Amino acid sequence: MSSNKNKVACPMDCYDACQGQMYDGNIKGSKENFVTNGKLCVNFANLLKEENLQNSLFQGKTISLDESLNILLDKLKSTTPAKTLFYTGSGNLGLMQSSTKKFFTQYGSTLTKGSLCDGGGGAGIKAGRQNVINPPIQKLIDADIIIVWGRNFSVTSSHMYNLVKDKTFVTIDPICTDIAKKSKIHMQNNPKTDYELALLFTRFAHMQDLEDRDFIEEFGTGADWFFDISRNRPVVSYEATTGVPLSQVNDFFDLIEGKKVAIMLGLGVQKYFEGAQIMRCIDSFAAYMGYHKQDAGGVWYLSDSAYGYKKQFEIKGSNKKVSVAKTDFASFDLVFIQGGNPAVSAPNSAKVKEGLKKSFVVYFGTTLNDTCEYADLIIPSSSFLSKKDVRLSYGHEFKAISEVVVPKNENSISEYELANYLLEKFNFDKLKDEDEVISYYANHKPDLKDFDTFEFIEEVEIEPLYKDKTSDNFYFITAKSKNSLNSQFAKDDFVYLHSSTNFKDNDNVTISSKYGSAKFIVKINDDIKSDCVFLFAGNKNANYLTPFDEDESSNSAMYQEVLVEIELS
Ligand SMILES: Nc1nc2c(c(=O)[nH]1)N[C@H]1C(S)=C(S)[C@@H](COP(=O)(O)OP(=O)(O)OC[C@H]3O[C@@H](n4cnc5c(=O)[nH]c(N)nc54)[C@H](O)[C@@H]3O)O[C@H]1N2
Ligand SMILES: Nc1nc2c(c(=O)[nH]1)N[C@H]1C(S)=C(S)[C@@H](COP(=O)(O)OP(=O)(O)OC[C@H]3O[C@@H](n4cnc5c(=O)[nH]c(N)nc54)[C@H](O)[C@@H]3O)O[C@H]1N2
Ligand code: SF4
Ligand SMILES: [Mo]
Repeated sequence: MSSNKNKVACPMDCYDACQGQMYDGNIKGSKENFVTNGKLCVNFANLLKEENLQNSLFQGKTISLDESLNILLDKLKSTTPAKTLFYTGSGNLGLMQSSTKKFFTQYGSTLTKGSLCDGGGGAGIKAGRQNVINPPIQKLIDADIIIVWGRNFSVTSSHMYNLVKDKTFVTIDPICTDIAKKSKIHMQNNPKTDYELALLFTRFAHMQDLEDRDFIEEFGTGADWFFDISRNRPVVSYEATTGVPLSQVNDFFDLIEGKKVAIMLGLGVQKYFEGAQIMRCIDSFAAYMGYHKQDAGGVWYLSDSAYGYKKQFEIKGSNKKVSVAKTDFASFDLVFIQGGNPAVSAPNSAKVKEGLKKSFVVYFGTTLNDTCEYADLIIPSSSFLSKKDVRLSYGHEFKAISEVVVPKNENSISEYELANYLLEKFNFDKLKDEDEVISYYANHKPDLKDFDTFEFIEEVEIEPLYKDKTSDNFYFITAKSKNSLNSQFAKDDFVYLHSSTNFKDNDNVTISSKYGSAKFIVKINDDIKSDCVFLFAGNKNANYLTPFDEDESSNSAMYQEVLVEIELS
């Protein structure tokens, strides 16, 4: 079947990494891919309907691809390399996206470090067990109970969810999500209290003799210290701070005792300054229970999908790196943005836009997005249907392959082609052969070596948000929507509030934080916790309110480290 060249990998930033196949001009989900299982989602359909950029643009005027490449080249030649910034988003997660980084590294651009996504949580898991690797999906299927913790499981990884939808669920989330409604227990905790819950659970586990002594003895270091942290406050005190009744914790332990437990962790727990510590507390609780090394169950997060692969475009460089969470675009003479939409997705839109205005911005992408408004030069990237690629998944172990199923728009250029073009013009070595790279990624089986030691978190220093919470301010929650993929296809710019806030549908409000303010129209929804403000990620104005700053340990964004006020406007 592969000789038909009909494979299409969904390129979007999503746990599921679906495999599609083109038949008679239609793309269907592949039945051979275990997770895709014959279905694609509404966002894939949206992607096929997208109006792709047809031409290059320079200061608003249509120009040819060659002209746009010449302008880029002239700019690169006349700018001090360190005064240029190479900035990539995650609009396409195919492995070929990183080909351009080879050029920009060699050229001497400033690069970014950290993440707008999973960085803090990843750092927390790494600190305990060296690598962020998910167990094989079969262990999820074999689990009895699935704890969905800070993850919108049935929405953000709908295919993985489909494999286990008949299991017993527990959800820990301030929002009454779809999966919370299907759960036996929903702990609607206060935002940024998940480490306290993890410590409380650890205390309960100890009281009920449920810890896995064999695991702790064989793999654990620092378990006693970790347990001590959980002991240094009265059990009842947790109820008020976390918002979770102890009776619910009792029910939870009745449910999980003796069961094979899987924990599906998501971004929600770690969008804070101490996101890494919070995650490490949860992972330490899981280790205390021995969940990591059972024949079924385990802990899933956004894994390091490239773990065990050799980077095919890697080049060593001593490039300067700036934190992606607080990129000062204004400090660069030339900004090259590929596959991202920082004008909407990056923290603090006011700062981002102000910076973009002051620099020469090159946008290399597939669509005319919000960031293009600030771009001097726009170069169309070829559609995913016209590029060879391989997709790894951060949710599970299955890969998806992309072949060229539609001839490319001749006015567009792929990442691989652009990289080679620039490398050649600067007399740098060209990239490895495209087919060789693809075949390496498609055929290599990474050795996912499990950890030998688990280092429990031994000290916790976290400033809770509830300390500064008053009856006049709100927690600020942003999470993914079923009908959009980050800022792609996003049309919902409402703010969602609980009815007890006394606001009404269609009220015009101004929401402000110490970082900025913006106007929104209210929708009342009682799935939202009464002291929370909820917006979908991709809301055009959400990031006017978020901190232009990084977390404590991974140069990553911390979108929820903020309290907000609401006023009728
Ligand atoms: N349909 C769709 N799917 C997607 C995406 C999309 O935009 N749309 N985006 C993709 C990307 S880039 C990513 S990174 C993943 C992310 O997918 P998820 O890991 O599911 O992340 P989020 O949707 O950001 O947030 C998850 C949940 O955390 C909850 N939450 C917020 N704060 C807290 C807290 O303090 N504690 C707890 N316990 N919960 C909290 C939110 O209410 C939300 O339900 O999804 C991917 N999949
Ligand atoms: N407040 C708040 N902000 C958030 C989040 C949140 O939960 N709350 N979530 C964060 C997370 S998890 C993430 S991952 C980021 C995502 O933020 P970004 O990485 O900026 O992703 P998008 O905003 O979806 O923009 C992706 C762009 O990629 C372009 N694109 C698509 N395909 C291709 C291609 O093949 N080639 C090229 N060159 N371009 C392409 C599209 O034009 C699209 O506009 O947002 C973060 N921002
Ligand atoms: S579920 Fe995710 S990977 Fe699958 S088709 Fe939809 S966006 Fe793509
Ligand atoms: Mo993400």
